Amino acid sequence: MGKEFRISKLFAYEVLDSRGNPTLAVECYTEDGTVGSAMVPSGASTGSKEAVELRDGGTRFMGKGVRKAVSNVNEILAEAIVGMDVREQIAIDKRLLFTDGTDNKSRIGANAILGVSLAVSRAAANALGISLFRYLGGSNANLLPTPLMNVINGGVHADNSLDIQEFMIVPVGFSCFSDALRAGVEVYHQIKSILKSKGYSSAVGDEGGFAPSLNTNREALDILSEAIERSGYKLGSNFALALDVAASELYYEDEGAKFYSLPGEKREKLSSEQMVEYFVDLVENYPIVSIEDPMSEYDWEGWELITKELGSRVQLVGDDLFVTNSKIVREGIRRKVANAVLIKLNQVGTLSETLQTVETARLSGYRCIVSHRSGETEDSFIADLAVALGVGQIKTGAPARSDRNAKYNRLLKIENVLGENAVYLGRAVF
Ligand code: 2PG
Ligand code: MG
Repeated sequence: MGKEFRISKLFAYEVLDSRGNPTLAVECYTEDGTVGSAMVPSGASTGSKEAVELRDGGTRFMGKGVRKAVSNVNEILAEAIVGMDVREQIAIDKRLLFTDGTDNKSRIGANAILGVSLAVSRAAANALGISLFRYLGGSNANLLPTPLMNVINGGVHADNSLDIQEFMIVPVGFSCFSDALRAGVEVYHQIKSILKSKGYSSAVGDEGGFAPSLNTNREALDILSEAIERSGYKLGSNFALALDVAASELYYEDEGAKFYSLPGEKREKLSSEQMVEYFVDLVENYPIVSIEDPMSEYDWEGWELITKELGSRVQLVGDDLFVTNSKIVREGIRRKVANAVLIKLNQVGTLSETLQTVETARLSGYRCIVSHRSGETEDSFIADLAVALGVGQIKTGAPARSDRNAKYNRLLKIENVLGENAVYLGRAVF
C-alpha cells in the first residue's frame, strides 16, 4: 500500500448544523497529507430503530453538545483505524462497528462512526484523484437524480398547522437536471407570491420550504398546483407531486387502541383503513407519484393494507419504517410492505451498511431515494452518493438555504463535469 492510502491521522471537532445544533466534522489524513472531511446530519422526525446519535446532555448547548462523540473519534476510533488503507471501506467500517460493539452504535455514537466512515471514503477518492461520485459509483455513474423538492413544510419541521410534514414538487417532464431544477426554483418563487397574495406567511421551515398555517392539506396541494400552472408548466406532465406524511408522528394510543389524528384537518381517531381511504382520495384528485411514511412505523398491518391499495400506482416509501436497515427492509419485502426505501446514511451509521441496504432493496425491485436530514450542513456527500448509486431520485429540500443548495449546487457541478454524458430520466423514474 502506498503512503497516500495509509491513514495517519483522524480527528473530529464540533460544528453547527442548519438548526443551530452542534454536530461533528471529521478529518481523515493519509501519510502523504491527503485529507478527506465530512460533516454529520441530524433528524427531527426520527424512526425509533435508528442508530443512536450520541449527545452529551447537561446544560451546554441545551444538552445537545457532541463533545463525547468527538472524543470517541479522537481517542478511540483513531487508534482503531490508523494504519489502515482508506480504500478498504468495508474493512474499516467493520472495524468501527467492532470497536463500538453494540447493535445500535450507542457506545461510540452513530454520529461519530458515520463522520469517520464518510471522511475515509472522501480521503480515498482524493488519494485516487477522482471525484467522490466516480469513486463510489465507478466509470458508468452518469444518472442525475430527479429531485423531490420539499417546498411546503409542516409536521415537526415547522411551527404551523399542517399535519403532513412535506409537500414536494417533482420535476418529471424535463430533459436535463439543470432544467428540472430551474423549473422547481421558478415554482418555489411562485408559491411565495401566491402565499403573500392570500395573506399567508412566507416564512420557511427547517428544509427551506414555506411554512404557512394553511387550513387543510388539500389547500397546500392546491397552492402547489396553482404555482405550477402559473409558472407556465403542466401539472401531471411537467410536474408531479409527492408527500412525506411522517405518520409515526400522527399515531397515538387511546384506551388500548391505536389511531391516527389529523388535527389540521380536524379529524381524530382515524383507523388505518380510514387513513388509507384518505390517501386514495388524495391520489385520485392530484398527480401524486410518491408517498413516504403514509402509515406509522408501528402499524405494519396498515402498511400492508396501503401497499395492497396503492402499491401498483404510487411509490410508497419507507423512511421511519425501514431506517435504512437492511434487516428491516428484508422484513418489508417478505411482508410486501412499501415499494421503495428512503436512504439516510445516519439512520444506519456507516457507508458500507448503507450500500448494503440499497443492494438489498434493489435486488427485490424496491426503489431507493437518497435523502438529507432536516438538520443538515454544507456537506454535499449525498449528491455524489445519489449519482454514484444511479438510484434516480434525491430528496434534499427546497431550493433555498445553503444547507439544501449545497446538494443542488454539487449536482449542477456533476452535471457539468459529465457534460453530454449526463442523463436525467424525469418521468421514466416513476
Ligand atoms: C424525513 C426527514 C428528511 P428528519 O422525515 O424524511 O426530510 O426528516 O431528518 O427530521 O427525519
Ligand atoms: Mg421521512
